[in-house]
Amino acid sequence: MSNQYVSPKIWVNETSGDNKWANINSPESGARYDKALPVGKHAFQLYSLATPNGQKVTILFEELLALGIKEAEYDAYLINIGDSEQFSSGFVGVNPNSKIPALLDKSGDEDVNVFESASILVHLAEKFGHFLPKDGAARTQTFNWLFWAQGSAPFLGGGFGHFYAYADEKQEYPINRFAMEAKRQLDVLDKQLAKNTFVSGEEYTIADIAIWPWYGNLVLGKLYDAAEFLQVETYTHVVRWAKMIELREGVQRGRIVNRSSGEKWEQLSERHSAGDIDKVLKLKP
Ligand SMILES: N[C@@H](CCC(=O)N[C@@H](CS)C(=O)NCC(=O)O)C(=O)O
Repeated sequence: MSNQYVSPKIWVNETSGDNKWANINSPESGARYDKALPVGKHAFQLYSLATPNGQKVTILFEELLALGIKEAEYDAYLINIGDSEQFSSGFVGVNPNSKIPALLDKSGDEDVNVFESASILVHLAEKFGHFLPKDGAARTQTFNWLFWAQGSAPFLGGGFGHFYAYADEKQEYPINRFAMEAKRQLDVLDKQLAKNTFVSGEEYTIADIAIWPWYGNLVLGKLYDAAEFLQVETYTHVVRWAKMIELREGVQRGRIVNRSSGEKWEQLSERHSAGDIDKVLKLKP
């Protein structure tokens, strides 16, 4: 094999590159500078960005609000990860892992910081009693698929997406490896959705909310510009499900929150009221 990497005895941080994310990487965790986070008037303060991991949480908030649950009102602040805002002392105080999404729940006697998107989904679903079956097999199935999403999506995002769409140069070995895995995961989902209306059964749950922003966006051609490469239209059951979920009001509203790219009608950097979303969606042609 040409250009083979020979690893030194001890790894040192000499990575550099032009790709989008090279400048934010470091082997050290923790705050890099002092800055408090803004705090709005609602009980829930979300610090996020509309990547698939961020969309999961804003979709759940908007689904809860669509049910008429006023207590689920939230302020959503944009964390620009390309500008290292996830390394402020304030953000690290809410999520020591410096990754969006991060939530501060101020609804109780004591503030609770919640991080990891799945933990946030479970926290809110349990608090409001929706989108997570209370017991039995349906609850276990929801957790099966929620944890499946958390374990699988890093191969799609950090693996396939990184090497196919973000890396400085296209390399055959990692793209082959992760395209294979992304397609295998789509096939798993496709078989599950051939037998069920929603991912974990006949009920719309936080498993759908966790999986749609990744695999739904992927098969709808909205992730990594990889629809043709991965032949996403062959996963017909995933496509059927993705289109059905996309039509939901909560999804239409949640997917644009903390989004700072794309069309004008899908960009809302901060959300403090329902009206903020209404104003942007009105621009849709
Ligand atoms: N397992 C985490 C993953 C979160 C994550 O990877 N967030 C990315 C954006 S999608 C991030 O904040 N990256 C910033 C960084 O790595 O510094 C979750 O589900 O919440």
